[in-house]
Amino acid sequence: MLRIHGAPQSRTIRTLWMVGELGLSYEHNSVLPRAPGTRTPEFLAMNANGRVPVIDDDGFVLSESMAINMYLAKKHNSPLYPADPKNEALMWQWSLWETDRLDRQITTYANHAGALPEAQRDPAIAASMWAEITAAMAVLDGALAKGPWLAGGDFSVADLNVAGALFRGLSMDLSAWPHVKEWLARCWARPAAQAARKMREG
Ligand SMILES: N[C@@H](CCC(=O)N[C@@H](CS)C(=O)NCC(=O)O)C(=O)O
Repeated sequence: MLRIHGAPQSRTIRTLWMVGELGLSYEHNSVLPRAPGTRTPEFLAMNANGRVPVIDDDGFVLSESMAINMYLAKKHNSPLYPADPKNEALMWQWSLWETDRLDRQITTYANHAGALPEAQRDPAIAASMWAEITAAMAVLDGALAKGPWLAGGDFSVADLNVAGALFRGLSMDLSAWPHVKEWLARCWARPAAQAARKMREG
C-alpha cells in the first residue's frame, strides 16, 4: 500500500495531484509541516529533514516532491512520464530549475509579504525574493511562448511539477507573463489538479 505523509496545505499537494492523475489508492497521513507528527522518531527515520511530503510505497521510503512524482509516474508506466530521453531530460531540467529558481523563493516571499506575523516580516527579504521570482517567471514565459508544454507535445510530469509548485500563482496577477498564465490555467483545469486543490482549500 502507498502511504502519503503530508497535508494538502503543503508541497504534498503535488503528490496528491500526481496520485489523482495515476488513479492510485493510498493511505493519507495529513500531517502539517512542523507539526509534532513530523518530529517523532518514526517520522524522522523516514525523512531526517522532518519535512513533507514523504511516501512509503510498500516499504520504499522517498522524500522530495519532484522525485516522488517522477518515481510514481515511471513505476506506473504513466504516459505522463516522457518516453523520449530528450523529453525525459527536459522533465528533469524543469523540475530542478523550479527547485533552484522558484520553490523556496515563493515560500519565503509569501512569508515575508503576509503569512508571518507582521513583526516578523522583513520587506527587504520580500523584495529580494520577488526580484528572483519575476526573473524566473520571465524565463518560464519565454519557454512557454515556444510551445504549450514544457517537455514534449503533451502535458507531463514536467508541467505537473512546475505548475504544482506555482499553486500560489493561481491567485496572483500573472498578466506580465501571459504564456505562464494560460499554461497554469490549463494545468490546474485537469480533474486531478482540481481534486487536489479541493483537498487543500476544502
Ligand atoms: N524540497 C522539498 C521541500 C519540502 C519542504 O520544505 N516541505 C515543507 C512544507 S511545504 C516542510 O515540511 N517544512 C517543514 C519545516 O520547515 O520544518 C520538497 O520539494 O519536497
